[in-house]
Amino acid sequence: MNIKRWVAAPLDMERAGELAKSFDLPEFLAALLALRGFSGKEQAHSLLEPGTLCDPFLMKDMDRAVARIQRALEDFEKIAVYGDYDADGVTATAMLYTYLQTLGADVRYYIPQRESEGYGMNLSALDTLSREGVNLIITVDNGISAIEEIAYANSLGMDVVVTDHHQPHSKLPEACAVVDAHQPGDESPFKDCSGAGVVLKLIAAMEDGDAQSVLYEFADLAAIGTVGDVVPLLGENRAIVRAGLEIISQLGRDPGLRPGLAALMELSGAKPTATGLAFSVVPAINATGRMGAPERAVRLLTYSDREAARSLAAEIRGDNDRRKKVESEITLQVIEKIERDPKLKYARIIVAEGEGWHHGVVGIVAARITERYGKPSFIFSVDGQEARGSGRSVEGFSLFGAVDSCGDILIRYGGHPMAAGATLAPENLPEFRRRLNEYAHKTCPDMPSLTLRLDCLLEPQAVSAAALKELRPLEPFGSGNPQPLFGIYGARIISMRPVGSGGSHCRLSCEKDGYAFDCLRFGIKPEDFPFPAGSVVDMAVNLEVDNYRGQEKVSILVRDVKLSGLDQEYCIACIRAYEKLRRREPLEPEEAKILTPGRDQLAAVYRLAQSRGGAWTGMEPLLWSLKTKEVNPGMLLASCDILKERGLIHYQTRENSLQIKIIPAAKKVDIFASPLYAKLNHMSTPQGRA
Ligand SMILES: [Mn+2]
Repeated sequence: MNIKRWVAAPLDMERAGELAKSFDLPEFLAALLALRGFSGKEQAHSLLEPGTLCDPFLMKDMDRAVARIQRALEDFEKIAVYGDYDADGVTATAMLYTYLQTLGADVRYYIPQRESEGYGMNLSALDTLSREGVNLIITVDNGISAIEEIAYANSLGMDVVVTDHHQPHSKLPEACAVVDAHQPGDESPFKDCSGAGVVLKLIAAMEDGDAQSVLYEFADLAAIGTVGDVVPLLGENRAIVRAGLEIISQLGRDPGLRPGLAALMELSGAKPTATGLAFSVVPAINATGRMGAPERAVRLLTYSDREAARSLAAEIRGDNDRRKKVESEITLQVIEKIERDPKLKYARIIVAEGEGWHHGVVGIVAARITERYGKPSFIFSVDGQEARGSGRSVEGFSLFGAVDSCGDILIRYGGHPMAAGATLAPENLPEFRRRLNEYAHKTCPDMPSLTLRLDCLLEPQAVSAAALKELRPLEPFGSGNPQPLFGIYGARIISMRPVGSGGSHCRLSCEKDGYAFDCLRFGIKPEDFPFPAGSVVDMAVNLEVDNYRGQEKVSILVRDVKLSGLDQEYCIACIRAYEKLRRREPLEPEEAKILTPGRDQLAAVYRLAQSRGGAWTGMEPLLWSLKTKEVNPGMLLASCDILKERGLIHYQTRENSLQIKIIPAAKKVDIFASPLYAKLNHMSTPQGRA
C-alpha cells in the first residue's frame, strides 16, 4: 500500500502564458517557477542568473580571522586545520589546507574519528596538537559550540579561529575570531552556506575579497561540501555549485587538476551534476568517516600524484561498497524484526535495536525504514554498556521533542525535528520505546504520513524534449530546488519487460487516452512490480532528455506508482484505524465501522484468497479487485484477521504486500462467531464504547 500523501498543484497553462509574458521567459519554465512560489520577477531571476558570492568581509570577524592567519603566516607559526569527517568537513579541510600550503604555511590538518572521538573538538585531540607545537587552530565546519574545548586550547597556549555554519548557542567561544553567519551582528545577506562555503569565503577574504578567482580555484570542492550537507541550492550556493560543476566537468582533461577527485569521479562513473555528486562522490567521502579513517578522504582530495590518487580512490570506493553492504544487511535485519513483531510494526514510532550493528550506518537505515513504513523510526546499535541510535521523522512530528521528553533516561541526545540521535543504557531501551510512543500518542493522536510533492500533473503527449530544455536554467537541482517531479495520472499499463544488466529494471509500456508511451522503473524487476498489466495507475516521474543515436529523446523515469482512483486520504485513515486496533487502543465508533466487514465483504476476501493461491501481492491490486464490494485497506486486513481466527485462511503481511491462502480442508464454520468480529461490531456502536 502506498502510504504517502500525493500532493500536486494543477498546471494552469493560461496563467503560465501570462507569467511567461511578464517575465519574458519560456512558458513551461515560467509555469514551473510560479508553481514553486517564485512569483516576482526578481525572485525568478535570482534563481535563473549565475550569481556570485557577496563581499566576504560582510561576515562578522572575517577581518580578525584574516589578520590572525596572516600573522601566523608571517611568523611561520604552526597551523592546524580542524575539520570534520563528513563530505562538508572533509572538503572544507582540503580547501583550506591546500590554500595555506600554496602560501608556504607550516600547516597540518586534523579530522576526528567518527567512532572513537565523534563530531567536533575534543580535549585529547587538543593535547595532541599542542604537543606537536601547533600555535593556531582554524576550525572548519565545527567549533561554534566548542566553548570548553576552545578555552582549553587557549590554556595550552594555542589560538583558535572558528569558521562554522552551525547555529551558535547563547554563549560564543572565546576565540580570536568567530566566523559564522548565524551569530548576532553578522551582516552577510546569505546565511545558508555549508562549512566548505564559509571556507571559500575565508579564502576569498585572504585574497582581498576576490571571490571570482577563488571560485575558479576551489569551487569543485566547495560544491561537494554544499551538496553533501544538503543546504538549500539557492542564492550563493547555486553560484558555488554551478562554478564547481564547471570545474568538475573539466577533470580528467587536465591531468594536473585535482587528480584524487578525478579518479573518484571516474571510478564511480558519476555525471558532473549536483545529483551525480550527491549519489557518488558524497557517499564515498562520507563512507571513509563511517567505516574508519576519514583523513584518507582529505589526503585523496589534496594529492598531486595521479598514481597514488588512483589507488587511494579505489580504496575509498571499497569503503563505500562495504558501507552499502553493511547498511543493506542491517536494513534487512530490521525489516525482519518489524515483520515478526506486530508491536513494532503497528507502533506509532518504530524503535529497533541490534547487538553489534555498525553504528556508522544506523542513521541511513532509519531513513530507509521511515521511507518504507511511512512513520518515524529509531535504530540502535547495542555495544556493551551503551546503545547508540539515530532516528528519522516524517514532516509534522518533532522527533527531537519526543526524544527530549525521555531526557532523564538518556546519557546523551540531540537533534532537530526531522532527525535525532540518542545514547542510553541498553536496559533502558524498552522504556525508551514505550515513552517515545506514549509521547506520540499524547501529542499527535493522528500521526502524519509521508508526503510526495509533485510540481504538477502532465499529459504524456505534452512531454517533449523542446519543452524540457526550457527547464535547463533551473539546474543545478538539489535541496530547496529539486528536480521537477511530474504526475502522469490515469495511465493504463499495457505490458512490462525487463531491461538492463540481469533484467533488474523494468520498462513499462503505457497508454492514456489512446496515446502510447514507455516509462522506465529502475531497480525493480517486472516480476516484482506490484501492479499487473491492465492496471490503471498514477505515476510520479522525472523527465530527462537523452541523446540517442544523434536523436534527442525524452526518458520518463518512474519514481513512485499508486493505483489510480483510490482516495489516498481515506486509505491512510483506514490503515491508521487498523493499526490502532492492533495496538489494542479503543477505537472511535466511526473507526470501528470503517474496519468492520459485512457478509459480502468477508466472502469477497475469501474468494480472493482462493483466486490468489498464496502469491505475495501488493495491497493496491487486491483492493482494486475488491472495489465493487467497497473494501478498504483496513477492512481487508481486519477481514483477513477474522477469517484466520475462524481457521479459514492463512495470511501474512510483508511490508506493503499480502499473501493469503485458503485452508482447503476447513470445516463449515460460522464466520460471525469470530470474537474479533464481535469486538469490532461492539465498538461500532456508540453505547458499545461507553
Ligand atoms: Mn557542515
